[in-house]
Amino acid sequence: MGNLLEIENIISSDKKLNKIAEKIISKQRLNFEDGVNLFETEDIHTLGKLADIKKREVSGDKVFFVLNRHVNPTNICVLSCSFCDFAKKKGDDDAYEMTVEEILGSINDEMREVHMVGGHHPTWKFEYYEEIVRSIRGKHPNLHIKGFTAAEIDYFHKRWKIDPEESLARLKEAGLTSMPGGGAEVFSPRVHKMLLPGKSKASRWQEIHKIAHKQGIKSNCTMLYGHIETIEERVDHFIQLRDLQDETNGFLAFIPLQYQTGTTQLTDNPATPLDDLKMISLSRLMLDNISHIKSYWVTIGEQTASIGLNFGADDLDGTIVKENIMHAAKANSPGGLAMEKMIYLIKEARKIPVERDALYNEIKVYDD
Ligand code: V47
Repeated sequence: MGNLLEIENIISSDKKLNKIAEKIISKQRLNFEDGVNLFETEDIHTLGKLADIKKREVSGDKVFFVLNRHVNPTNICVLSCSFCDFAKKKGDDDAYEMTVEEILGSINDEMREVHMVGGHHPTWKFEYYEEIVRSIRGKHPNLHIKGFTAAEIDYFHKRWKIDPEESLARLKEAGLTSMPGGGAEVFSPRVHKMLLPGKSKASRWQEIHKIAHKQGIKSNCTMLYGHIETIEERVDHFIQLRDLQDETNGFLAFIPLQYQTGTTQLTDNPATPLDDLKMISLSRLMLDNISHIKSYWVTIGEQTASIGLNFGADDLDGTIVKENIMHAAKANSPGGLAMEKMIYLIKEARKIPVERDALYNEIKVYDD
């Protein structure tokens, strides 16, 4: 096996990393201990190289992006998650509620995907959400609608007694095509208890994604990192997602979400670019059954996101137009990116930009 590592030119001075590299090259699955050791390595170059090898097995030199828009119909939320600056209470100066017309007015035919998530509104009926989805579908028959986190779907049950089987079937019938990965945060019960009073448990997030997958609704998954979670809790989160994907094969992409300190200030040590690159690499190496890993420019910035494309990520997410959740927490990135900028960031990483739709169907390859 030593020879194989030599051929691939991936001999590291970190002995533990060499052992893991052997497993990766011979396509063995990594375990919990491997994950912890990968987080602890100081050899970021070899780690990135290994992740890039795995990325190339899935998507070659291609990196995907989507022309999309984020729509957050309301920021009014009954919850008070301690990491969130987006949620407001009814009556707050900056609380807002969008009408169907306002939502429709923010979408145009050039977009391929609308990404829609919002606060857990105290009084909006489930039927209003159905109406939003149906109206978007009516006006834009070819647009993918990726909407509603598992936390929102659970809230429809808690608030209106509509169980996830029914709400997802009704939303699908109205035009929903896929679900975003938000609301997972970190599965650790310790973290959940400290950060998310009242939010559904990790097991419920997983159950709802299982139901969606059973109904043919593909979804994404996430981890919110860089706050109070431990390395072990991150690795455990990866393994739980991987187990679920073994069962359903319904996840399209994983998005590592760097916690933005904003005014919530859960940590004095926010994630550094090095942490971000490690998270992207680990995502690729631990989640061996999830095809796409995003380098999410909104939370880690354009430069690190571009570098992340050589550390295992194969997706730069989308143009977004106006991001609200991370920017409520004072994210440094722009609110949206022009398509030309996305193509530039991908080419800078020496990869081939590919415009995709929400389900990773290729629309245009920019290989000139
Ligand atoms: O679940 C809230 C996070 C998520 C903060 O599926 C924060 O394609 C950082 O899930 N700092 C929603 N994060 C966003 C999300 C997402 C984003 C992009 C693409 C996709 C996808 C999904 O935002 C929440 C929570 O984890 N969040 N506050 C904060 N201060």
